[in-house]
Amino acid sequence: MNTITRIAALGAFSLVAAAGANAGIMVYATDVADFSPGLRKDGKALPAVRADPTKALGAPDLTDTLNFVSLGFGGSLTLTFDTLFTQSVTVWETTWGNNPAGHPESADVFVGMGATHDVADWWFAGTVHNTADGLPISLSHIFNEHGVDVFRFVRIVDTSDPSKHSGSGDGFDVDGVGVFAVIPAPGAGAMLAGAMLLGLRRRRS
Ligand SMILES: [Ca+2]
Ligand SMILES: [Ca+2]
Repeated sequence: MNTITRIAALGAFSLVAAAGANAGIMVYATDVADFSPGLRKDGKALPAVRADPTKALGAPDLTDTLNFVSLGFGGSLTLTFDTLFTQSVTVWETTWGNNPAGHPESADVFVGMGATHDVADWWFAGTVHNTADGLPISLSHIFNEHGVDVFRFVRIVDTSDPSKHSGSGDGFDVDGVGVFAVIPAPGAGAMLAGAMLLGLRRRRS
């Protein structure tokens, strides 16, 4: 391998390392891997109409209807998608026509990778608040710190403060979750071949 080709090849590899996985279109959760609801503040179980985790699947309804699943205080919801994902996670809550600041709810969001949610490795992505709904959570810090940028699962764990709610308070409400599908990219081998061709052409010119 001559010097120019070697430099071009090194450039291709550093490009792969720096860019990570390529992101495609936004897709929405398709299956519930686990739902472990918490209780209401008054210690009662969630009413069935607010405890259907399938209401978090698909595109968010974004309407003031029972389009969501409540997590219950400390409860968690784990979702999967038709595809592996990268780049960011967006969680939509529901404001239910009220002022969210009057009933602040929050949740920690984790992303996981593994054959099943039971054996997956998990990384903290960020915290969502119903006072700032629908903001994408970048996953780039996980790639920067752990070198992982392709994921299979999203887990949302309620962190709402019960002291700020009445007895019927039931934690964070999830309407929908969106992620960016991983685009099948040319393998490093193909990029290396392209870089070598580039090097040869430069050498001939
Ligand atoms: Ca709630
Ligand atoms: Ca929904």
